Amino acid sequence: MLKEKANHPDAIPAGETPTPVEGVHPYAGPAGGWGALRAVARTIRDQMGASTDTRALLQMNQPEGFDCPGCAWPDPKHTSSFEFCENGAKAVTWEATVKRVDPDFFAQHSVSELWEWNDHALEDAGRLTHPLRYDAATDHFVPASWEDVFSRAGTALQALEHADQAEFYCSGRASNEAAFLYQLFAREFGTNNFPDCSNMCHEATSVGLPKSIGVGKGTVTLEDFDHADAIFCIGHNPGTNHPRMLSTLAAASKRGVPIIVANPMRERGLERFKSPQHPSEMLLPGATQLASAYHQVKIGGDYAMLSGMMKALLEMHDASMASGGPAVLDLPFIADHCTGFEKLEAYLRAASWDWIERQSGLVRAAIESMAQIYAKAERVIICYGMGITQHKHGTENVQQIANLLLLRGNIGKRGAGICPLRGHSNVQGDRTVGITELPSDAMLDRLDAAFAIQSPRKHGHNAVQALAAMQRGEAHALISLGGNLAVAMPDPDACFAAIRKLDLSVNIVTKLNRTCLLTAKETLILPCLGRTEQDMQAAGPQWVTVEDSMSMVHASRGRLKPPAPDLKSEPCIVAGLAKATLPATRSDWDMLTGNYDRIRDKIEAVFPDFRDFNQRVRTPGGFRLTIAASERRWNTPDGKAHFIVHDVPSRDADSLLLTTIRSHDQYNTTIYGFNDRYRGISGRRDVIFCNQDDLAMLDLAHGDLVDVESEPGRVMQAVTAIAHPIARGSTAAYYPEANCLIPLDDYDAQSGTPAYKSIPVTIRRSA
Ligand SMILES: Nc1nc2c(c(=O)[nH]1)N[C@H]1C(S)=C(S)[C@@H](COP(=O)(O)OP(=O)(O)OC[C@H]3O[C@@H](n4cnc5c(=O)[nH]c(N)nc54)[C@H](O)[C@@H]3O)O[C@H]1N2
Ligand SMILES: Nc1nc2c(c(=O)[nH]1)N[C@H]1C(S)=C(S)[C@@H](COP(=O)(O)OP(=O)(O)OC[C@H]3O[C@@H](n4cnc5c(=O)[nH]c(N)nc54)[C@H](O)[C@@H]3O)O[C@H]1N2
Ligand SMILES: [Mo]
Repeated sequence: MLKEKANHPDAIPAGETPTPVEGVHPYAGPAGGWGALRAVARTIRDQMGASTDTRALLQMNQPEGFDCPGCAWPDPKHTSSFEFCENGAKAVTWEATVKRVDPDFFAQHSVSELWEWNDHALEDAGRLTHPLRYDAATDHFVPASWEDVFSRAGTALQALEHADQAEFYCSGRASNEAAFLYQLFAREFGTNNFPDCSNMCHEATSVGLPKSIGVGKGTVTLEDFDHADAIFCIGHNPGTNHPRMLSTLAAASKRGVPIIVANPMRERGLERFKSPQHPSEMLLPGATQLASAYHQVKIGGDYAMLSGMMKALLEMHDASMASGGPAVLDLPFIADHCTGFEKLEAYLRAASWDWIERQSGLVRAAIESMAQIYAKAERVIICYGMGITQHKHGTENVQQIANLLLLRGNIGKRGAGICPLRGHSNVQGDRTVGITELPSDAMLDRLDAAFAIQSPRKHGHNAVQALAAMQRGEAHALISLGGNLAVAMPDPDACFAAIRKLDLSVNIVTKLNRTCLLTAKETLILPCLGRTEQDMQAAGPQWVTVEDSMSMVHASRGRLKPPAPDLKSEPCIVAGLAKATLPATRSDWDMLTGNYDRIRDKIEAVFPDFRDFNQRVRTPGGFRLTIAASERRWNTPDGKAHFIVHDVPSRDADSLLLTTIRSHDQYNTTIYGFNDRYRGISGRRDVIFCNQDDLAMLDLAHGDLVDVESEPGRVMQAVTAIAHPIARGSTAAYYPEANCLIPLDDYDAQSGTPAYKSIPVTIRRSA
């Protein structure tokens, strides 16, 4: 049992290591710096060898270049001379690798053999070069013609009793053009089953924010960061997952803007930064300090922490009003724009500081100091990531952030707003152009009119529902436009078994991954071009469009030579599947894929926000989609912004929760390497980060081998416990290794987002 103790922000010693443990060496440097440059040099050497074509790196995020496939952080006007970061460079070099998995590779290695390879080795094998089908007789993938793979997929899809037996997964790298054609294909086929990576990621944002502010996206632009008076960073790790944000944070810090962090782990990328892009900074000692205050909230303690900040604001407001001072709350904004204030106020007045302290793990004074900084700032931006969304109450967390912002009118004015850090580079765009299991009738009406089809009105499956349908034997086919669904989802055993039962599994991917190896009756691998590569079609070279975290839509032009002559673009693969599946299709797929301008014209026809799409996207930097809430227009049923209150159940104060995190050397399920530089880990991933006092309480020591159990039978065995600066009652392990601890039915009831970040666990010494 763990004894409850609220911890002061600075109560945890940074990186104390009592005994040496292999591969664990606290990292003293800043984020970025020489370490980042060395890592880039290493990955270029490993992936691109002697024939290094670093032109790719120089075209990244250029007006005439391609959008970095790494993350969804926007580029300054998309016209900067050189916008590039270590992890963007890894994403690009891993795509531009000189390694190949060709038919010889598959002749050499059976699927059973490849299954034993780790996730790093599978993707490190290189780029896929040929369409493949699984031959069960020999247990090998064998090359096949495009015609053959399309026709096999089409035959299997046509053989289904009804279209809802197929699941159309979409990962977030797909371009707007590819995703739009994909949803057209599935809807013309007859289903809205669109499990997508958003379901595992920012679904709590997509579901929570429309109810609060009328739009499921962020309200800020990059320029807003230049005008903010305070920035809060809650539950995200920019040094690793959106490193270009560090330049923005560093600029704010240099202006004297307080940056307040709430994160159970001390993340170097939130503490200090040395920009590898500024030679002057690189040559000088020191680095830019980022966080002005760092609060190590307990895992899952954000709801209580945010409640505490709002309670403190109310108390400050009361005190100021009583002494004839100014209002702390933005009363005119609340009166003119919002509903639900009284309910929120009653909830906050009833919440006890004792409950807030115990649930958040932060002392009242720390929370009050956050509230004071919030109240003093005229313009506040709150940024958040998976530390907020991937919880059983992720949607409530998101709405609590909106509540806090609304209290002082911090939405819809310059320098203020809500900033969800999106994941994949085009995950937001994929949603915008129709990848959703919950389409509106209005959108479907416009789609039907644009293509003379009748799309189904019945809502479809999200990711958890799709896997559950496969598990129950109700879904028989899985098409994946990118991604590695089986590894990304909770409960790998259940997911692996579910996919192996299918009649058809189609993987449209650049690289081999574990999901491709889950063989169904018919298993196909359709290798596609990457974002960085030339895409030649009937009308000449084509380019695609993407939407970043801040709703900027812009062009992405691949310039590199494709890794093999036989690859097709994602739009062309989708079109090939559609033609083979829908012999009576009403859409002219060849016309659409011959010139992507025509796909964009159709996107414009279905989504009015894309007016003059082809023209506007040709201006450098592209254009911003309309976000009504940024202009204080609230697209809610009553036209108001809503304070929304929930009674989130209390966490058992004695329990230990596990959160799952990304290392610095991975892109989701793609493991680039085994180092996690900023957390001081090298050459391994089999660790669990623990608070020193928690370890002592469990009679364990730094370096002990432990088993981690979430419920009877769900055990992650023999991992090394590491004493780390992490909040009390909180532990962390790497994703996807820890996914075995999460049952498939442990998710946020409102959004369906798996509770990847609050897994109740017990830890014991390994036998
Ligand atoms: N290089 C690289 N870039 C990426 C990715 C990648 O894997 N590699 N993935 C992309 C994708 S798809 C996504 S969604 C984003 C993910 O970007 P992030 O949201 O930054 O992702 P995580 O690694 O899951 O980190 C979550 C952070 O939340 C903290 N945290 C965990 N639990 C809690 C909690 O209960 N409360 C609070 N306040 N904090 C908590 C963790 O300590 C960690 O710092 O990054 C994108 N960019
Ligand atoms: N425990 C735990 N689980 C998690 C998370 C967590 O924080 N903790 N995070 C969740 C989140 S936020 C997400 S977004 C999901 C990620 O889930 P996914 O999006 O399914 O996974 P990725 O690892 O990003 O997908 C990698 C694969 O995409 C393919 N690929 C790469 N580039 C391209 C391309 O340009 N086109 C195509 N067609 N394919 C390409 C490659 O073959 C590669 O193997 O995982 C989720 N799972
Ligand atoms: Mo994500």
